[in-house]
Amino acid sequence: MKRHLSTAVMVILTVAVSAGLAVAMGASAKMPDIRIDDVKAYLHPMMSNTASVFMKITNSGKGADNLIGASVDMPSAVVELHDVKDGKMAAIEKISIPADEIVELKPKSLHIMIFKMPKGTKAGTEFTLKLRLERTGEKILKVKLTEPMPDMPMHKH
Ligand SMILES: [Cu+2]
Repeated sequence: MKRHLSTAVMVILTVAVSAGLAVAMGASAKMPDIRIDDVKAYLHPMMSNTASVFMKITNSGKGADNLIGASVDMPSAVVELHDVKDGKMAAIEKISIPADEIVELKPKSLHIMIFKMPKGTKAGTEFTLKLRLERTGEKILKVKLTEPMPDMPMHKH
């Protein structure tokens, strides 16, 4: 009787552990795994209190994600996601980050734009950039503004 009971307990435990593993594996198999590198923020060469932010977004997970917004800890600042179409910047709703891919935010391509930064903002100014990802949630980055890129393309907004 005692032996039977412990066998039954073992069976229940095994089933529970397997079920737990299956759930965990199933979930992680489809989740994004986002890492942010090489964040650079350049002051705009023409527009005052404006900056362009570039970075490398690596998704080493098996699930896709979307960058759906960004904000900064500067009063009055407006942050937009941008793409470049036919040589002109345009605000976009989201930047898709497919599974197992690296998405680069770079000049003449996808980037984040910050407008209306407080007066007196200059090279060396530090701020916090908060990225909002649909599935991953928030990514908080410390960013330091640098002088405009020498070869920054001049776009009309
Ligand atoms: Cu832009």
